[in-house]
Amino acid sequence: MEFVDLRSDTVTQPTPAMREAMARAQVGDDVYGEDPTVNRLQAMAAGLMGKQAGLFVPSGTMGNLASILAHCGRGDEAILGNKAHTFLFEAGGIAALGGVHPCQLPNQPDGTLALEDIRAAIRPDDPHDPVTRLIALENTHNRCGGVALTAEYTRLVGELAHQHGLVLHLDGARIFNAAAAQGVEAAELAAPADSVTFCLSKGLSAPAGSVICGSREFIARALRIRKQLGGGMRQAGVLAAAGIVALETVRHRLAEDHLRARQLAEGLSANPDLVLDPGTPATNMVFLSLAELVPLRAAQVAERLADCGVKVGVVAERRFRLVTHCWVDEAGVERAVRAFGEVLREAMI
Ligand code: TLP
Repeated sequence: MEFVDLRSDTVTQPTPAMREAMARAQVGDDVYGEDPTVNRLQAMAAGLMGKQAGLFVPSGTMGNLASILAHCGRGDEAILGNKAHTFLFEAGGIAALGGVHPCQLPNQPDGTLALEDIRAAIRPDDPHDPVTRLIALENTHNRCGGVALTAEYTRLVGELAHQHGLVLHLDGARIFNAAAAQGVEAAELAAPADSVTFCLSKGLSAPAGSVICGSREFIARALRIRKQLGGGMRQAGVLAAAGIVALETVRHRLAEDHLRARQLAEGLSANPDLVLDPGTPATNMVFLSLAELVPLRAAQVAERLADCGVKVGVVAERRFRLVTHCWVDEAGVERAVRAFGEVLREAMI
């Protein structure tokens, strides 16, 4: 059975153009800095982010980890949201591997951290305290519904960070979705940040990889940390080639995924057994819950949907996340809406 897979945009497979580019990629040993395709991708990524240099890493998780470890020493404190991917879903890597102390602030529903919360969290110079070193933001913000942070908000946080001698790291796993949703360049969203990580393997459809961007001096430190983490990948040009296709072409079609998410939300909102989050979708994610009277848990509904050929993400006892991407077309959206209808109608009998 061919599935409509809405669990994540990470399930996207390389496009035919990517597979061709991968097969033809010129490669070299990237640990010697000699892979021309990796070097091209890194330069292209740095240009798009408006930074001096880029570094190809295997995943978004390693991108955030290597960035934060390049900025912070052991015992330093990083301020981040309590719904940040780095805080929730990266296996505590910054603490486990870097000894970095996370200070979580409540994420507001729009994905921001309140400026007054950040200000209050910055530690004074007191030997009792860890040294505050970094603030991390996420754009788009995954667990806040895929909302996009504005350049203006990011600028305010950047200003606050720099006034206090801190650095700003941006988890821009889906920064091109944020840019498409707001009709701005990704570089504008990344400008206030000292470092930014973005993913090639989500909506951009490449099979693997992320790029860290920042100053040349920061990237040199991140390079050593990538090596420590075992992320030196040798003939990685085969992967970078797909990343180049992602940046040259797939990047320009993300607004279509946002449209598809709106169609999906519209279809599902007509179903009285489902409650959509207010404002969903902001980009390519639809968050919704089961209505009170539905006598099933989300996991049970997901199982039945899978029997109808539709895979969905379960994010809580009665809650789902549906993510659109280039492998979900209009027919796929209709199929998903129909499947929810059938499964829930049957459950309510
Ligand atoms: N997110 C995945 C899951 O881990 C939840 C998903 O399906 O959305 N930052 C953000 C904002 C992310 O959403 C993710 C992946 C990452 C970083 C990590 O990227 P990878 O999976 O490449 O390590």
